[in-house]
Amino acid sequence: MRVSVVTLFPEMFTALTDSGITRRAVERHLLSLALVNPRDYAGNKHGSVDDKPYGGGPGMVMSVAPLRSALQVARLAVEGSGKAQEKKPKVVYLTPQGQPLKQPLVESLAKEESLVLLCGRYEGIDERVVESDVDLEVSLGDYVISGGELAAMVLLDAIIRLQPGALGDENSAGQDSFSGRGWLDYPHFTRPETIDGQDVPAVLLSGDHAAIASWRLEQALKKTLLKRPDLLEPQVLKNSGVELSKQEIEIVARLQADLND
Ligand code: 9WO
Repeated sequence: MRVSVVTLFPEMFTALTDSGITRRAVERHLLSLALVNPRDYAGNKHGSVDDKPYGGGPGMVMSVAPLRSALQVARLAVEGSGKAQEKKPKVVYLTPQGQPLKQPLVESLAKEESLVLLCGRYEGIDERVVESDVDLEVSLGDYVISGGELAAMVLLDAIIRLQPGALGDENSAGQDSFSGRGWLDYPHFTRPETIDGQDVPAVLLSGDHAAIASWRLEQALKKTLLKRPDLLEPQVLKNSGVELSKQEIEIVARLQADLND
């Protein structure tokens, strides 16, 4: 996959390229990352990329011209060599005004052959760029941070770990919360068996794989019911196309009865 990021702070992306799974994926060319700085395309002599907001008010707004030039370079950078029936890269703007990021949107973006991520700073970007140059606005949640970069890195990390071969174990991406059935994760334990008077649940030492699978499902449903009951609302399940299995229905009914005790 080929990704370009338009950002005034390209050095921030070393957080992705210098460590861990994301570093390995870039080294193995599972993902190419081009960083394009609008500062380099500020046509005026002072190299300014922002200006005062029309209508007044605090702060500054990122200007159209340097952003358009940077976006053009960013699109070219993710163009393949084939050029034939190539899809145009989606331009994604990270903003609190965007569509909330959920695992299904990550999965769909991870399938694109190329993407351009646009990071805003200051009070935001000139709305004409949003109108004419942006295909999709994405939000991580209802809070404001100093710029789109950290949000773009979160989105990129989520995308990278879904690239084939990015995780050592081909299966692990399908095992965690949200990739599978959408329940929260079950609890994990490792050695030693006992520490500070705390024991590993006996079932995990039993070697009974069916019993372990049932226990994990029950723990996942229990945690979901306690911490994120919204994920088990009938309307939410229906919207995400999830149907509870017989075993899940029985476990949820029992847990709900337990909660009422
Ligand atoms: C800052 C500000 C200051 C005074 C008055 C109004 C203001 N609005 C903003 C603002 O929204 N700044 C944004 C900073 C502009 C776009 C990039 N920035 C950003 C992206 N902050 N938070 C995000 C973000 C992105 C994705 N998911 C969650 C948050």
